Amino acid sequence: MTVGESVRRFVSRIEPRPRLVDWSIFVLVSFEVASGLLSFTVGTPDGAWLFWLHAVAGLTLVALVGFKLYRVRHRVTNRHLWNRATGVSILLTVVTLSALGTGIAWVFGADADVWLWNLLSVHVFFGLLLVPLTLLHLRTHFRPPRRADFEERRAALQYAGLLVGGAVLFRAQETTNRVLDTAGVERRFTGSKPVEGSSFPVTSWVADDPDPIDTAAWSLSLGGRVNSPLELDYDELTTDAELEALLDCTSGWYTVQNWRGVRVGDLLDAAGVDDDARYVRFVSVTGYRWSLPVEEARDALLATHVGDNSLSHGHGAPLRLVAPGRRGFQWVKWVEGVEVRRRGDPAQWLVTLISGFD
Ligand SMILES: Nc1nc2c(c(=O)[nH]1)N[C@H]1C(S)=C(S)[C@@H](COP(=O)(O)O)O[C@H]1N2
Ligand SMILES: [Mo]
Repeated sequence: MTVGESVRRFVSRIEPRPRLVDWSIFVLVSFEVASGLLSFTVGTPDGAWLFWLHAVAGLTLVALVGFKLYRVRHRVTNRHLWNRATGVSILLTVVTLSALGTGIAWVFGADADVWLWNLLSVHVFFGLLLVPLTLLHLRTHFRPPRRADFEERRAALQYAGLLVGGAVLFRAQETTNRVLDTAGVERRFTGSKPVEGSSFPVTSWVADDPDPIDTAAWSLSLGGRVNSPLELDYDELTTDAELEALLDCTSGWYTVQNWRGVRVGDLLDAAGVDDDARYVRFVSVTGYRWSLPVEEARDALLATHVGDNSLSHGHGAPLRLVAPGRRGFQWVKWVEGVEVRRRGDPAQWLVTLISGFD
C-alpha cells in the first residue's frame, strides 16, 4: 500500500458523511461567531467556559474543514470544474483558514500589526467576514440535511472523537504554552495579554474621539429616577475613593491599575434613588454610553485619577467609569451624565458602535 492509499483509507474511516461534515461546519461556524461575539461581554472567570468552548469548537472545525478540503480538492485544482460559485468557495476557504489560523496563532502567543490592528482583531475581522460568505456559499450549495446522515451510530462516535480530540488538543496547547513560556506572557482566560506598568494603551472605539474637555466648563449631571437631581462641578466631587481594577479590552490586552475618584454609590445616595430604579446609565460627551444594574453600579467608580496622576485626555478626563469585572468597552470615558433608570438600554449596543460619527 502506498502512503497516499493509507492516508485515504485512514481519512475514510474517521470521516463523517459529506453532508454531515458540511452541516457540522455550518453549525460550528455559527457557534463560533455567536460565542465569539458573546465572549466580548465576559469579564469574570465564571464565564471562562465560553472561551473554552470557542477554542474547542475551533479546533474541531480544523478537522472538519480538513475533511471537506480533502473531499473537494479536485474541484479546485481542476479548472474544468470551476463555475460561478467557485470564487466564493475559494474565498470562503481562505477566510475560514485565516480565522482559524489567527485564532490559534494568538493563543500560542503570536502577534502582528496589520495596519492599526493586532492579531486578535484580525481574527475577529475574519470571523465576522465568514457570515456573509457562508450565506453566499449556502445560496448555491444548499442541500437540506438528511435524517439518515445523522442517525448513524458511527457518526455519533466520530463526533465524540472529534470533540474529544479538540479538547485534548486545547489542553495540549495550554501545556505547550506553559512549557515553552511563549512570549513570556500570561494570558487571561479572555485571551488578553498583560500590559505592565503605569502607562497603557488609549483605546477608543471607531470614531469616538472628542476634543480635550475644559474641566472648568464641564459639569456632571445626575438625574432620572432620583429624589433630587444633581449638577456637580469638578471641584464639587469628593474624589477620595480608591479601587484597584483590571481593565480588559476586547482587542486583547489588560492592565491592573489603581484608580481614584467618586464611588458611584455615594453619588446615588446624595441624590436619593427611587425604589423602582434598576439601572444606572453612564453617558459620555460623545453620546457613547453604558448601563449597569444599580447594585453593581454602586460599587463602580467614576475616576478622576489613575495611579498617581489625574486622568489624561485619552483615558477619559475629567471623569471615566471604572467597572470592575466588565470588559473595557463598558468603561465609558469622558462621562458627563449619570442617569438612574427603570429599564436597561438595548440600544447601547448600537450606540457604542456608531457614536462619534456625525
Ligand atoms: N466614550 C468612550 N468611552 C470608551 C471608549 C470609547 O471609544 N468612547 N472605548 C472603550 C474601550 S473599547 C476601552 S478598552 C476602554 C479603554 O480605556 P483607555 O483608553 O483608558 O485604555 O475605554 C472604553 N471607553
Ligand atoms: Mo476595548
